[in-house]
Amino acid sequence: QNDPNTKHGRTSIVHLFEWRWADVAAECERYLAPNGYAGVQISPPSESIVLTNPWHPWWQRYQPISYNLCSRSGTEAELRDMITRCNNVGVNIYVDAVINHMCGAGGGEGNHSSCGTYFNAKNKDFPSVPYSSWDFNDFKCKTGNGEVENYKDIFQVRDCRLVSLLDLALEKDYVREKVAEYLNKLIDIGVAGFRVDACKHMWPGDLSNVFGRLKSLNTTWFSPDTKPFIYQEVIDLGGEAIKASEYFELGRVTEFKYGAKLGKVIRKWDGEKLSFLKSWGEGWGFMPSDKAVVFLDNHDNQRGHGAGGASVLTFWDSRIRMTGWDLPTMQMDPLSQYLSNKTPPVETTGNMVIFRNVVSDQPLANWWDNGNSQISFSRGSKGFIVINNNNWELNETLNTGLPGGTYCDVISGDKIDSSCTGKKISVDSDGRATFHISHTEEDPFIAIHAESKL
Ligand code: QV4
Ligand code: CA
Repeated sequence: QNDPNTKHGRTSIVHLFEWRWADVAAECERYLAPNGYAGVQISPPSESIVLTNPWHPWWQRYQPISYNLCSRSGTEAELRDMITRCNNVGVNIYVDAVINHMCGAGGGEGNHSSCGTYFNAKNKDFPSVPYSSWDFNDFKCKTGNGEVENYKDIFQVRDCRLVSLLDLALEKDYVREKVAEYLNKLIDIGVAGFRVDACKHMWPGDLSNVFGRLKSLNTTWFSPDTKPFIYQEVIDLGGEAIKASEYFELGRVTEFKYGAKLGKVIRKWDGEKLSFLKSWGEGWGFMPSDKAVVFLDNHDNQRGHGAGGASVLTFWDSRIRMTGWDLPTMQMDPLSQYLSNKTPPVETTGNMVIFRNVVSDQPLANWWDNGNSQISFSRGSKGFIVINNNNWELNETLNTGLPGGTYCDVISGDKIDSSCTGKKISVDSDGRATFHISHTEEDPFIAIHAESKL
């Protein structure tokens, strides 16, 4: 279903890719709850294959061996503890659910899995679920090598193997029930919903059946009869046979066009300018707002595995994106190696997460632009932002829509008690204020809001 079940008027979620459960729990308490984050998308908690060539790559987590809840991020006990602690501070957990397939066909035989469970990929034998060769789609797939070869053929995309991953027969009642059992166990533990992986590769009818088997959320933290939030990964940039809209009635869908397009505007490619954002929204060709989950980039984009193209902004573009981690290396399971001996880096985006919560019920107002890439706008009378993406200074007196007073700019600093560690902006009784933003600043924007008033 479409409602993310967030609490306390919170509106943003963060993907803590490959974080260990113990670190996620601490992050919920230490940083996410105090900074108004609504939830966390966690990496797949199901038992996965363990690969050695290359060594323990991040993508092994997308090759399930069983639905046992022990993964590189931790044990089932650690997962339960994390979900409890995050829920207790009002931060929801959304699970990345890999249900289209098991491991790759070339995954071998043995106990090289995250809990040491035996499997045999060649015989399609996963005794810990259990699944056997009857539970896979190979008899339905019509391509020569059994893989998806042509994304214009909807039967291939759904019934053949995505990059050799053994494709589950979700038309079978037995498979549907095993998948639903897995998801229901997580619901009982307290998760708020699921990011469902690779939905393009599953028939909407099969998904509808599986989702129809899901329980209501755990009433320790959610009201009775609350359904899990469902957001489906379907990469639809246009030009393929399968459309995101086929999945709208089942839940929300990931909107990959959003980050791709915004990246172009901010990079000023194809003659794009920030001033064009005045009309930003569904009119730009995006799916309906109440069906979409939007984001700038995801784990695939950051690692060159995903759709969206070169325009998508990642942490590599820190100046223009203003968020993301300083990852040491990209290829080999970077975060878990890094985090295994370090405390997670603190992100600096929390202030804008709070901004979004403060203004969430307010309309776009007070738009100004210089006809180029300097813009400003308010969200009603609760928040105001100015951005300078041109190669010259911004010096303007602008209508903020805010009540008069002195405000703390939450980009250059923080409001701490009644003082401000960054720029102070004084808004006069008519709501006007003067802004200076040099094009050479690290973060060439200013944001003030009702709760940053001094
Ligand atoms: C390769 C070849 C195959 C060959 C096989 C032989 O591509 O043709 O048959 O070797 O062994 C990894 C490797 C991939 C390898 C495969 C099987 O990268 O080269 O096949 O394993 O061994 C992640 C990674 C994938 C990875 C996969 C499983 O991105 O590279 O594959 O995990 O470990 C489409 C889909 C979309 C998908 C996107 C990446 O429509 O749904 O591709 N996105 C999601 C996730 C993504 C994840 C998967 C789906 C699969 O966001 O992270 O793939 O669960 O657009
Ligand atoms: Ca499939």
